[in-house]
Amino acid sequence: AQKDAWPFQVALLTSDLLNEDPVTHLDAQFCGGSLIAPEWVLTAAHCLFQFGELVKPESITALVGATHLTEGERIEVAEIIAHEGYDPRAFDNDVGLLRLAKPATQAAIKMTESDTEAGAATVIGWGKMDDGGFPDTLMQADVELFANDACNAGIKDLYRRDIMLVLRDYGRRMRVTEEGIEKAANLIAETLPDPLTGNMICAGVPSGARDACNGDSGGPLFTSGDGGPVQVGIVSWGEGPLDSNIACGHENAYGVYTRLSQFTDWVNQKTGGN
Ligand code: 4AZ
Repeated sequence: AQKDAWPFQVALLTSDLLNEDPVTHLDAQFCGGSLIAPEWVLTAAHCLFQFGELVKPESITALVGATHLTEGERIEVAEIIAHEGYDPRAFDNDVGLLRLAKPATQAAIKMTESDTEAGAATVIGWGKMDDGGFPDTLMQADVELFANDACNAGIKDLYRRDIMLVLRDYGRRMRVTEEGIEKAANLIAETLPDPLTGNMICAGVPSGARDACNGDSGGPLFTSGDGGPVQVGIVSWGEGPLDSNIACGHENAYGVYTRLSQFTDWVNQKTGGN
């Protein structure tokens, strides 16, 4: 991303100094977030839990006004709120809020007022790159929104291919033909439920060349119109094949985001309309 292009972007840092590189002070970034009001940061609920428990406000510091992670201002967190319906198994209702101990001066991002299912969007963050490393400077990926049907189909196809990998292993010993394996995998895959709920929205590119990844979670997915950026999603989850250890950037397996239009009432309620 260009320096200072997205002033609403927040880095969530662990306050636990044991996790921080003593020289660069950079290793503490674990999630993203967005300023939606001077005192409120929107993020993913899954960024706020550790060992199944909501973390304490003292354990997170918000870094505002940074493009490079050595810049910006660190603000303490006064309150942590996760969605009551957050389901860590299905990643449903993956939304949360941080109330800052003092207001940030950076411009906030607008939350969407309607539902969107197509068009151009942008995701930003300090998450994992394709070489497996983590950047010190904010990265930006220009992506496209996809309907849930297309996204469900892509992720289910990935599961179908995973099932084939497993069956092929048995098939060798049981002398099952490749055709038989494929038939069995298709039958099993057809019984799988849709991985996406209506509280999710997908974005990416068909080739997988641009995507969010680990560490980008909680950060914003936004469209850009005449009135400036409008947030439509929160980086939430993604899938990769069984034989890959990376759940990002795979062909036809788009990144999955929290569908913000489903949560504007919840956010307004929790922030008192702020
Ligand atoms: C993660 O683990 C994660 N491809 C975030 C986003 C995506 C995948 C994984 C999207 O935080």
